[in-house]
Amino acid sequence: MAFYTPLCRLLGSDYPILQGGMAWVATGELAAAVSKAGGLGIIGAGNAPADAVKKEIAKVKKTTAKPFGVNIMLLSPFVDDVVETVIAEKVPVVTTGAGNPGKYMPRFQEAGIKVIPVVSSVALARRLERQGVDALIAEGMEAGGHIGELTTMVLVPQVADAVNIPVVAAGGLVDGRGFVAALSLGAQGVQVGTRFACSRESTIHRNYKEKIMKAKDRDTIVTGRSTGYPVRVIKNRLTKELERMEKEGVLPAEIEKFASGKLRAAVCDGDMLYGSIMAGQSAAMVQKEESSAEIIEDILTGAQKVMKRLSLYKSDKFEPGGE
Ligand code: TUI
Repeated sequence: MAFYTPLCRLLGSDYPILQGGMAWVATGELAAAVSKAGGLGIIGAGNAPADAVKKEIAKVKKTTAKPFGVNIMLLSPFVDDVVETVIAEKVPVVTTGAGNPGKYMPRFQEAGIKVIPVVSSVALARRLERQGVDALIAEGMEAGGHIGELTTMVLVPQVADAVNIPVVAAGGLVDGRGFVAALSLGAQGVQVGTRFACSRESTIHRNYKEKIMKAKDRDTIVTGRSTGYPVRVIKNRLTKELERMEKEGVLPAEIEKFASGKLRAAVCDGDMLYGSIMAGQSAAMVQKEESSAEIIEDILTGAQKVMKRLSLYKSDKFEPGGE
């Protein structure tokens, strides 16, 4: 199979393409569609209680026997219960975000669950490899939602050099060009968020999808730096208000309180004025709604075209640029 890397063997997937475990966005429906198409679908647990996560897991199991994952957001008040639920449900793969999953490693390992944390620094990558994680997702600040400081371009090769486990690249990756670039940087696969958020099987509000499809190159912004939790979102009235609060030195706790519940408002109610429209910089490269299978197919055929074009670099047929 094309682009079958050791990461595919680890995941049990056909292709080294993971779907980002986006809070509120990555439901059982989306994860099932991606896994069915040969990628690794991932349910985003976000701040949801364990019983809600269990329902999403049931949706995936009902739709496909292929492997899938659950993303555990480590700042969630329900994190301990969600950990126990994914273990009880024998979820094959866990990804983690927004923290260090170290204290849960013995539980996951006992259960035979593959653990793939998201990292935004080399130091955490090294620490987690020592703690026995199976692979790492190196996520650059092009990504949507909560992000680190480094770009995908500089983070991925440094993490790949620092560890001896498979690395997945994330942040700014949407198509075959990004896929090949990620492999060039030392990754064995990619995680794609924003493009899958816009897929047919994504259950987010129509307004949200349209906002992504209309986004241009400079339409995302990073808010929340003063709170210690920077978040990339599409600009709107909410981000104007947050910028004003941060400039005026409003206390982080008050800013967090103001921002809470806003992602749900965007995803479920379609509130594009005061909702938090989390999306990566790659939103500008997502122009249409497609099925998850079409997205995977397009990334793989696009990647093959790039490889072919690059293979001509020594000949007089080589034309740089374009997909
Ligand atoms: O987690 C994400 N993206 C997210 S989480 C989220 S919910 C949320 N909303 C507002 C504030 C905070 C969370 C929305 N989007 N991506 C993975 C990711 N993890 N990006 C960066 C990190 C990260 C950051 C620091 C991982 C580990 C980390 O380590 C801290 C430590 O303990 O060393």
